Amino acid sequence: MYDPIAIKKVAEKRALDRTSQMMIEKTIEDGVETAWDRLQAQQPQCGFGQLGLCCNNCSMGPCRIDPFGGTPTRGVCGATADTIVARNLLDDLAVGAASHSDHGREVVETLLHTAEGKAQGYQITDAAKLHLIAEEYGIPTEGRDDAAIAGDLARGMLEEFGSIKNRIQLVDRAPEKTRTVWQNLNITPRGVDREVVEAMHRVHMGVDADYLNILLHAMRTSLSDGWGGSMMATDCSDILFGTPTPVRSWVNLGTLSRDKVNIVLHGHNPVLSEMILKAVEEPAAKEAARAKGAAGINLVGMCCTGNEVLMRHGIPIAGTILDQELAIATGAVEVMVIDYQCIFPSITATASCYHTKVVATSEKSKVPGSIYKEFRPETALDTAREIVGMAIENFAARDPNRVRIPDRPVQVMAGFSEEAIRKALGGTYKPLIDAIVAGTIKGVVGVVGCNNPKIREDSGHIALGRELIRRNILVVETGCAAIASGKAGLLVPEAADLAGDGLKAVCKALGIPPVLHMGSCVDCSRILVMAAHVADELGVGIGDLPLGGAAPEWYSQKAIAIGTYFVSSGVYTVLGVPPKIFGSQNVLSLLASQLTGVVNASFAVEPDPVKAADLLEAEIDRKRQALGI
Ligand code: XCC
Ligand code: SF4
Repeated sequence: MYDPIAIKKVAEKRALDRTSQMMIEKTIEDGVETAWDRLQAQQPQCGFGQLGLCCNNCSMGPCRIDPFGGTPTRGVCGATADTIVARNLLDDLAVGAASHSDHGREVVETLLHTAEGKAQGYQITDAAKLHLIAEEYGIPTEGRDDAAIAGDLARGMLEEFGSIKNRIQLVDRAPEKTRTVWQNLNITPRGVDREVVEAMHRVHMGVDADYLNILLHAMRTSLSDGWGGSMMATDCSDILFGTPTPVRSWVNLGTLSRDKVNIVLHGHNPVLSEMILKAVEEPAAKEAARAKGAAGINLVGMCCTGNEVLMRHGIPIAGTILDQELAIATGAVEVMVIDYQCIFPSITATASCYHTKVVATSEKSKVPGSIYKEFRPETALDTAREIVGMAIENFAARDPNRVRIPDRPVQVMAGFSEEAIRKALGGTYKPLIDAIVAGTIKGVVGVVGCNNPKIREDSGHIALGRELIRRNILVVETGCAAIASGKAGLLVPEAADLAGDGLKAVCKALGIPPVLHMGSCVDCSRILVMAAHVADELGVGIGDLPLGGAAPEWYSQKAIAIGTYFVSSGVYTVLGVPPKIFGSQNVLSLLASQLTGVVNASFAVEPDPVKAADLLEAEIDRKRQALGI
């Protein structure tokens, strides 16, 4: 029926990781469709769309601009290529910023409900962090109980979304020099929701037509995410569930269990995943699983919510966005619980080929074919118990003849929050700064973002990560990039052997990996805070530091927001997948070069990981030279 060698070849082309390859083979054998098949079915993809030259904003359109300088040169309303490309970019970026920040809002609301005693199963775990942040907000802490402080902080943070103060408090964490750059450009974010709403206003027909003005607002909107919504998501998650510290665990599709009930947590918000974890750990749940003939319950994560529970509790992680369909294809998943973002609407079709149940939990993210169990703070633990019960119940429906779980998980060390990194260094960034000044470590690069079926899964992340550490550049990671590195064995202290001599020596001395897992995508805010601390110790701006960013395999609008707040904060960022801006020479040259004169950073597009490493190293050298080191 099928040719095993041909199938193997297809799988090898699609993914780098062996366990992912094995499951891709199984999807082909089982006749189960995946994102790679759907990408193929989409060929050729629209050339206007790829260049950003298609506008579908109003019903005089859709309009498109001739990319070769012919006609049409304007949409029906008169919009030019520059306007359309910039507007589309702002639109995408605002969607990404909204996703991060709305997730942040839900965590802050959970903190509020917890403070008011209305949230079932939640508690304040990191009171020290609560106090520190309360002080930033000018909230009195002396002699007050944590619930009262948390209530004030949550209300203060919720106010930031529709603020009338015209200023987001957490922006003050940025070094003064960086903040001055924003002030001079008039891009200091005023409120989290406000920037997104204004972005929506500006992309309406007949509003902002000036590409430069549109892009400046894109920068402001991105800052409201990075230094606003995402930072609040990270901070309040730490307050509620604990600030991560180094932890050992396992990664890849081999983390699924042959003899236990498998529950996969997929999505983004720890508000959900933490409660499922709690429910799984209850003795009654374990007993119920055993009564059904299972050896226990195996909880694994996927995508960023997986990163959240990996960072804080060492829960194993099954994979990245491209592994979601593959996990189901093992035939061993009883329940996949989802909240929102990066969830392929196709997983219910995949699940219908096996016994897997997909459980949707967010009122704003329903997927046809899933079972809906609304998750609310007041009844969180009860709902979590119900979902776990459903998984246990479903164990009997598993068909052992259709189960194939690949060997075997790879060890990782995760949990490198900003606080944990500082602690590993002895409480201050001085040792890191000394190593950078001495040249033992050349600089630091944040490798972040997604997988994209257009690129062999994980190959961009891994090639770039290896190349950077070889050149004595410390790598910090979040999101699917970090999961990819885990699968490839880069997240363990032993991986220091792959690093250049300087970085290797530092890692060995501290017992840390050369690639540090800093968390989920909203935790890119941890990278900002770390950069701010280092800049403050040196008395410079973030744009002066020998730092870089990269998103080798990004797909998501959220990645556009992250890349833009990196660049706006002064961090040069290389994209491995071209953004849809090549239809406008003006937009391209602004983002890829002119910005350097303004924020001392820009974007670059380079699909080749070795060349991307060259670019990042050159930028780090440029900044080292300017610092006189
Ligand atoms: Fe999604 Fe966050 Fe991208 Fe992975 S890295 S594909 S956004 S899960 Ni965040
Ligand atoms: Fe066409 Fe202008 Fe409407 Fe866009 S906004 S669809 S370019 S008429």
